[in-house]
Amino acid sequence: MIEKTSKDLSQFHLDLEKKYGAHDYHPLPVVLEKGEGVFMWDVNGKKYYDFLSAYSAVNQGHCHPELVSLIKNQAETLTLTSRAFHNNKLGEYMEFATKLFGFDQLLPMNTGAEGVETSIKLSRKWGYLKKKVDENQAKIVVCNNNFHGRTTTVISFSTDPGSKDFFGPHTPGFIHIPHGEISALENEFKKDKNIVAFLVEPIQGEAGVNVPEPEYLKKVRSLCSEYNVLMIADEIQTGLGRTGSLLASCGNCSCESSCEQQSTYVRPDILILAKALSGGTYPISAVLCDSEIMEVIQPGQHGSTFGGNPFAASIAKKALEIIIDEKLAQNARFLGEIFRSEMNKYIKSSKIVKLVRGKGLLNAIVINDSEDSQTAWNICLKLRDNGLLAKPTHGNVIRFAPPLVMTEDQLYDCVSIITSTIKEFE
Ligand code: IF1
Repeated sequence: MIEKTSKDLSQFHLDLEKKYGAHDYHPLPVVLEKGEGVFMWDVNGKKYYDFLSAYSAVNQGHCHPELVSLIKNQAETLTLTSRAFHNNKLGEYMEFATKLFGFDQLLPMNTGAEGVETSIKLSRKWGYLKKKVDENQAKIVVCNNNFHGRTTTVISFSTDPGSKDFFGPHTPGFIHIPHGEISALENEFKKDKNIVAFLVEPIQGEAGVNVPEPEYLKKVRSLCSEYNVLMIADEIQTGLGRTGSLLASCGNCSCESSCEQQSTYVRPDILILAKALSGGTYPISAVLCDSEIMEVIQPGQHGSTFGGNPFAASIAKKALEIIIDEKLAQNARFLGEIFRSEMNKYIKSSKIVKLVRGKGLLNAIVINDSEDSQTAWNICLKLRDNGLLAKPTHGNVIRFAPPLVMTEDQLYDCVSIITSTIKEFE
C-alpha cells in the first residue's frame, strides 16, 4: 500500500503509476489535476502554461466552458446507442463537418490511429474496385519519419525502431519516400501501377515539426491526380487551426468560409481529423472523402462500438464551431509569427538553440547538441520549475504548441519564460 504523504502529493501519484501502470511513457515528472484555458495546475497547486496542448488535442483550451456545459447536458441525456440504431446528433454533425471541409461524406471513428486505419482500408478497397489494381497488391506510399499512430498496421510502416521493432510480422504494402521530395513520389508512381494512395502529414509533427517547401502539397495534389492515386492528408495534429489555417493543407486562408472556397486550398481525396476534433475532452476522429470513395464501404464492412455516438457527435460539432467562432486559426497564425520572431531574436545570440521552425502555433526549437543529449530534457525540467510545460519530441528538439486561445500578452510572457530558462544553460 502506497501512503499519501503531505510532503509532496506528486510523489504519491508517481509511485502508484510506477507500481501499477505499464511503462509505455516517460512523462515529465509533474502531476496535473486541473486545467483551464492555457493553464494547468499540479497537485500541489502550482500553475503552469501548457505549451504542448496534449500534442495539439487541446486547441480550444482546457475545459472550454461551452464544451463542458454541452458535455454535462448530453451526459445526462444520451451518450451511446451504437450504430445499430440512429441518434439525433450524428447527422447534424456530419452535415456541419462535411460542408465546412468540403467533402461529400464523413466516417466517424474514435482515435487518430483508427482514422488512419480507416483511410488505409478505404484506399485499398477503392484501388481494387475502382482503379482495378491487381488483387492483394495495393500499395500505399508513406514518408520516412512518419507518425500516424501505434496500431499494428500503422507501425508496420513506421521508420522509428522504437515504434516498430519486435511487433512483427508487419503488414506489407507500403513504400517509403523522403517527406518533402516530389521527385521521389513521382518515381514511385511511375514504377508501380498498383499504388492506390499517398499518406502524408502536411507538416511532420513527431519527426520534429518538419515544414516542407510551400508548394509541396500543391505538387503532391497534382501528381496524385495525374497518376490516379488518392492523396490522404493526416491532419490529426496539423489540422483544426493549429498551423494558422483551418487545415494545414488550406494554406493561409481567411477561414471565413468553407475550405473549398479558399483558392489556396490543396484538397486531399481523404482527410483524417482527430485530437482537437473534441477540444481535448474525448477520443473522436473522422475520415472525410467524397461518395465515389466512401461508397466502397458497405454495411458490415467497417465501424466501431463508439464511432458516431451522440455524445461524441455533439462534442465534435461544438469543438469545430468554437474554432470558427473564436477565429482560433487566425489567432494561431498571428501568435505564431510573434513566437518565431521573438525566438529568432534570442537565437541570434544563443549557443544553445540552433533554430526555430514551424507554422502557426506548431513550432519547435532545435538544441545545439547531439540527438542523445539530455539538454532538451533538462531544459524542459527547468521550464517546468519556471511554470511552463513542454516536452522534447526527439532528442534535441523541443516542440512548442500552446492552446490556440492564448492571448498576445500570455505569449510574450511564455517567450520570456522560455528565453530566460534557456539562458540558464548558455
Ligand atoms: C503517442 C507522437 C504526436 C499523430 C498523427 C495520427 C496520430 C497521431 C499526425 C494517432 C498521434 C500522438 C500520439 C501520442 C503522442 C502524440 C504524438 F509523439 F506520438 F508522435 F502528436 F506527435 N497521426 N500523436 O500525431 O492518433 O491514435 O494517438 O489518437 O502515441 O505517444 P491517436
